[in-house]
Amino acid sequence: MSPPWRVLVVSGPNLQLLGQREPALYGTTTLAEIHARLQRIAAEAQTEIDARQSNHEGDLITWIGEAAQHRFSGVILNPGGYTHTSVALLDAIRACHLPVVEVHLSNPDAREPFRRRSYTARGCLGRVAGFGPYSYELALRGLLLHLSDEIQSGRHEG
Ligand code: CA2
Repeated sequence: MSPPWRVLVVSGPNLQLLGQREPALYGTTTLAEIHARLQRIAAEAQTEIDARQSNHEGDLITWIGEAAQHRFSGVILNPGGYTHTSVALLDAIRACHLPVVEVHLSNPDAREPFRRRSYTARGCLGRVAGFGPYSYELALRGLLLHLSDEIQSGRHEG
């Protein structure tokens, strides 16, 4: 896989509420606005974005599991609460053999102790947390730099 890249952006449970509830915690930017911003960055970088949200663990697992066969080059994932609970999602991340970047709006390490454990991060290339909606943007930029490096060093498959 070489440019133009295809990047799958997946957000998990309750993130459809962004901008409508709990603005003190998660800000006032909606998920649609985050996706629009990613589309603009992607358009400048020969990249196609497919952005999705689901409240169902199985959807996230299926989308990530099928990402390679749908010719995605990488995945940006905010697993929401499943970050801290889902071995099944970790298994899907590991099995997809694509670079996955974990994203959080908040900084889970600065919150309740149970949020300090991320199952999903163990399968990820990297993690961006605490920058609000900019976390998604930084993750996309990091993933694209990583993919370019892979191509230049001849490590990229396809
Ligand atoms: O900071 C993040 O992005 C989180 O993934 C958000 C999750 C939380 O469980 C993680 O620890 C950190 C919660 C997503 C819930 O999203 C809402 C958005 C607006 C209003 C209510 C919930």
